[in-house]
Amino acid sequence: MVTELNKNFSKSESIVFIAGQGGLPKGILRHASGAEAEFYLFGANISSWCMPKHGQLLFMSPKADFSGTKPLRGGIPLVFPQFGSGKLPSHGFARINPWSVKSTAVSSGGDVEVVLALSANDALRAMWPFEFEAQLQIILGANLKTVFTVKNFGTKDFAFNNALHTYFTVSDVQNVKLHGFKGLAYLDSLKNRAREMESRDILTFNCETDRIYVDAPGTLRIEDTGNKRTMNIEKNGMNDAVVWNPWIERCKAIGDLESDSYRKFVCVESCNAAASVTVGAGKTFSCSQVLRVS
Ligand code: TA6
Repeated sequence: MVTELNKNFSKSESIVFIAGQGGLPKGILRHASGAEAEFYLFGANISSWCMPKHGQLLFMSPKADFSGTKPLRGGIPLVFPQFGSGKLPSHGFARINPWSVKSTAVSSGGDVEVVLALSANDALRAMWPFEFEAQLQIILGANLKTVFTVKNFGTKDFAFNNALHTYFTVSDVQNVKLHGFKGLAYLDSLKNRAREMESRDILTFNCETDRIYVDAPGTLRIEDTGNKRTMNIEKNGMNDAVVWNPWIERCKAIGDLESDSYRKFVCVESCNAAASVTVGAGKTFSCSQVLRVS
């Protein structure tokens, strides 16, 4: 499979495919600036993003399961068509299915791009009876841009949730300050999605936190005072943002996390989770996220 992928889609040193952990096919993107990103076709998971001055920016659990049967614990799991629990597998089927490579390119400006796709098939139709194609475009340049689109090829409208469930690596969760959330309503997933209001200028972590912030601003910021790093999340076409850290007890209960993993990541997830998106027959939905580190 890797041989075929390289034959059809590699681009000299900029884009290559290898057998990753568990033998799962993995793509490697290399930008002239020295930036690198990796993605697994399984779940279209961006599992690594490294920048020359900052090193690794995404958290991947050392205990992540690469058997190809469970979602990878870390990177940027792709949540679609369902957020959380419900009729479908938790967070939907997109992150637990193999995606195909649709195209690869190096732009005239030097950005390195790959488009991955997941289309309806009999197994997915049995769970979710719609004719769709989801695409994830990954663009590596001075920052990391992802564009998520859903095409409705059927004759029926359909509705879905989506999220980029990004695990950001941090120096220590105690050093993290989140900006942009003041005055927002949020649904507290620890209180049966009770609706509350956020009064804090800056969010910090001192307990399990699992919230869907509704109608969050287009730019959110993660400040990590421990490594003097700022991560800007610029989202478009995704109304909400989930903030999640499992903290001590929940972390211990999650089998593919180490007991101290809660200290090493925060999830800030651009998403449409509080409400679903409806795509009419023959129509296309598109949303994007740009991650910019300084
Ligand atoms: O996005 C936050 C959340 O919904 C949390 O409730 C927690 O369950 C997290 O996702 C991880 O979910 P997972 O199914 O990957 O264990």
